[in-house]
Amino acid sequence: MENIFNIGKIKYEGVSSTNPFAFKHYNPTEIINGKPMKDHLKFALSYWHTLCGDGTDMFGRGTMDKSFGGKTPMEIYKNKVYAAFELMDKLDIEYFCFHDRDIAPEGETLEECNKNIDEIVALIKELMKKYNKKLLWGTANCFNNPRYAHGAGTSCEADVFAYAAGQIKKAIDVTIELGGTGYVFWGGREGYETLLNTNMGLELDNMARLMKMAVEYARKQGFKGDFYIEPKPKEPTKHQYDFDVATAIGFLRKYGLDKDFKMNIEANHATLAGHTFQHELRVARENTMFGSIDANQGDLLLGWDTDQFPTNVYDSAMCMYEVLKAGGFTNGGLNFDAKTRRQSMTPEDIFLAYIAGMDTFALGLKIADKIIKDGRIDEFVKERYQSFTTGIGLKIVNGETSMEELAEYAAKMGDVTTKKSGKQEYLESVVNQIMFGA
Ligand code: XUL
Ligand code: CO
Repeated sequence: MENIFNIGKIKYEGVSSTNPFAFKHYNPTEIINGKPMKDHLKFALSYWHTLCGDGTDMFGRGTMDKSFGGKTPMEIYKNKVYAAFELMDKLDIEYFCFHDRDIAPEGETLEECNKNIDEIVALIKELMKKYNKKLLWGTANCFNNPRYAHGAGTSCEADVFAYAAGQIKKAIDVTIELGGTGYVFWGGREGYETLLNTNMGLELDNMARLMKMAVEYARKQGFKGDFYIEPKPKEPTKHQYDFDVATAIGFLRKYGLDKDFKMNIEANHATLAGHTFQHELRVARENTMFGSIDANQGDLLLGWDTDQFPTNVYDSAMCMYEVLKAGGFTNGGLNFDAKTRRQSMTPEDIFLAYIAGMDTFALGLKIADKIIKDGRIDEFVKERYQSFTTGIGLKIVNGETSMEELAEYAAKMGDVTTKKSGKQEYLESVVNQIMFGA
């Protein structure tokens, strides 16, 4: 199956282009700070939104046909594979990410599910070779099936826990088989609706047990990539255990999982947790837990996960600033966990949405690189903490002082005030100047 989409390859035409089917900023081979753009950004296509999402919402049926001309379930899922690779090829996207249930129809039994997966994986493998595409990460959908109503790793039923383990084992096998460099845990239903029925201690211990077994199994199979937790505070459950990056790091450290796991940070999840996207990236970076990104954006007027394609350049610039400061992606990348709006129902909209998202991040990368090269922000921050580089400040940082010595030091000083300005407005104007020349 070829040319499902009647659109040619998307090319870079530069900022003056008004061709909707062209990149204005994403120029894959352009060198930014010694590295091609494509390696800085490592774009990935999300299989679930792109090949499966049909615009269904709580009030209405789907508005998009994602059967790609297929009639039987297997035919539909095979056509999804062809469509996925055609999209990646035409949009110049090197990576993809999937859940087990995105790629193959669910069977009656685990065995049947796995058989379907194997058949599709053979085709995916063939097309990965043909188009030179890579798997960024794989995951298991342990939240859709009604059996996961109480959670998967945090279910109150041991049989459900066991079933989830079986499903995750297969998802790990497939991730390894396809050369994936990451495996994601997003705890869709790993949380609670009411504490009145919840043994939180057991649920958290069990979630850690499942992750530990998953790591042990994958490492035994030779998996060298990263495991990721993808924090999200709520939705579908009222409270999810992986609330935000700080909470997830605390969990990983408590259970000794922090060496194998990093964070997969999603913009819309950050804002649902009451944080900025940049905040979550910073917390991960400061804890050497930065791993991968689910790029999208929410609507600040809505309290749920809208998974919109990212078009906010300020956010993408601040995101890429954190990515550059973290030393860039290693095993991770930038997965567009985003869907076209229910009203954007044509196949062209998929192209336009990816072009918008990719250009937004390419522009963000260029701005972030400029902010760092400009140096005013970094210099300001450095100067702000100057007092910790000499004298008593240096002693504090080096752990060479005590409460007694500090009290004695303080007693000698009389009143202590600070006249140092934080200069927030000035710094915001520096960013504006770099972005808009204003
Ligand atoms: C849901 C979400 C998931 C994960 C993978 O909010 O972000 O699609 O990215 O399970
Ligand atoms: Co996500």
